[in-house]
Amino acid sequence: MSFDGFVPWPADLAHAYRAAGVWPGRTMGSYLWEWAESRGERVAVVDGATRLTYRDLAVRADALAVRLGERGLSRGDTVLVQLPNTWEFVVVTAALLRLGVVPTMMLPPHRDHELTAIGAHVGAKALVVPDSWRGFDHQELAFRVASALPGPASVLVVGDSVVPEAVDVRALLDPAGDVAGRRAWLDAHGPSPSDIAVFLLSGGTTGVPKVISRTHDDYLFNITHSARACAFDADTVYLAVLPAGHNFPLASPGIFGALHAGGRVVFSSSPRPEPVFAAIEAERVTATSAVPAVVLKWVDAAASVKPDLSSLRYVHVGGSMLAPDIAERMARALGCRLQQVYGMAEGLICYTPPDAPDELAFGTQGPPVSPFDELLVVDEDGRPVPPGGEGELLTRGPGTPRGYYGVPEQNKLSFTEDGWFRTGDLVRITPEGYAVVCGRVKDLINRGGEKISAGEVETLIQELPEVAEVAAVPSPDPVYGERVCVFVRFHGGCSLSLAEIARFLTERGLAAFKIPERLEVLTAFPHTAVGKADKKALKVRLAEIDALPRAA
Ligand code: OOB
Repeated sequence: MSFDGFVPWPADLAHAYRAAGVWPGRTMGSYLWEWAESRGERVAVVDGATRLTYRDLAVRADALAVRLGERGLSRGDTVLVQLPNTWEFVVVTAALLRLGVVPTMMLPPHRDHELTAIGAHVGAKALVVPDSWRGFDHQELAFRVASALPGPASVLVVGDSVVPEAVDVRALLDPAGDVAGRRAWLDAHGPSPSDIAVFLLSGGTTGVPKVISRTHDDYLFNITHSARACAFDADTVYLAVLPAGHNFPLASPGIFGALHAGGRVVFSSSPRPEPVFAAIEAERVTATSAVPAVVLKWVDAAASVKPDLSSLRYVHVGGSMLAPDIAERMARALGCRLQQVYGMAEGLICYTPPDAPDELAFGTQGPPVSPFDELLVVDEDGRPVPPGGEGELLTRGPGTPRGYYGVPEQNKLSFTEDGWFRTGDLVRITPEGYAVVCGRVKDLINRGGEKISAGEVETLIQELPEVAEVAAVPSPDPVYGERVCVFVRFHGGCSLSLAEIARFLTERGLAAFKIPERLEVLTAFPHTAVGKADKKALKVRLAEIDALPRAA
């Protein structure tokens, strides 16, 4: 494998995980044909009028894999995948897994800034994009990014209007041809279980891209243990609502959890209540997952629309803070069990059990999905807090990699010497061993589950000649939980409006969800002892401003 920046697990631990069976010692792609053979013509994926059986999925994934191989992609390469929630997302991902080409999971709102930085960091050999999505030309974006990357990269496009210079993905996944021959070739040339299966993005990617390499072994652990924690089985009909490239809908347990359990995946093109309710009714969806801000919209809409949600048994809610009373209101309004999830692309997944008593179901985020996951809560000096005390959560386990990809200096900060990952989250652990998220110490903004690195926004704004000093902080918001607020000190005689700052960031190619929605101008900044902007003081300042009586 050609990924030099990969941080492996200590060999003795890897051996122990395999011996205990928590790592299956198989690749993700190796299941495709097993499923196709045991599940015959059962439907695996539904996207509008398109229905793919497990066999369709295996045949098309292999066809695409072999043809991508013929076009020069091979085991140990990586490609940026920026696809919306469509059936092609599953076929493309499965094809790459079969071939041992690592999909780097980008999100549809990402633009030049994110795609170029991540693409350069992982050494992407291609980009897979839709022709256009929500009125935006992703094909054009992909060509721009490809030309900005250090090495050659091809552009693969899913859609009806693929330009001649791009590769038409739909043509490549056509099932015609030698099915058995392709299968045999891929079985012989595929990756090994300890290879990287996917690259995920960390919430809060700064100037230094934080990319998480997940091996087949550890991602299968993530999938199977989350699926078990959510009681997924062959009757599961899972609705994928959040962007499929995010770890939560992708594999926690999400799309791959449902497929692994023999269930069915239904795609929703949007998280809005109308298409979600329509899909639940039409496909008799049993489980779905979303961030609190999205579920709250369903709750509000359900009161007036009165959809038939009788098939829905579980909603998994996580990704950002959820107050117990709101959790309870969600469960009652949707008439199903609510399972809270505290998870991260870096590995750890906690789920409240499906049958947890109300107090734990609504008031906690549950225990880790496996007893092999270790939790340690420490104070500011890194010392363990007494049982039940609040502090920063450190974690280790078979699903939590030992370092970000290719950033050794960053890894010294994010991981302890004995392999604990510093989550940056403040938690306490209940006597039952359930996690309760209380806050965070990391410098990011959680806008309805979308993680925004304060540093990334600040670095770009600092480029503006008018700006002397800038600090991005979360501004409390009733819908999203938080939105990005920037405090700015301008150079003497200069000023900019929020709209001007937003325009600059958009032109620099920053994803729209990261653009500040609030500006507070200061003539003097509070500083910490080491001369950095004092964010604690700025958050207090924001609360004071919000407490002021508003002008009519
Ligand atoms: C999920 O993954 P990421 O990588 O986008 O974000 C992880 C971070 C956590 O470190 C924490 O700060 C926050 O998101 N978070 C929560 C939370 N779940 C995640 N904060 C408060 N309450 C929760 N329940 O967000 C993710 C990945 C897999 C499954 C679910 C969520």
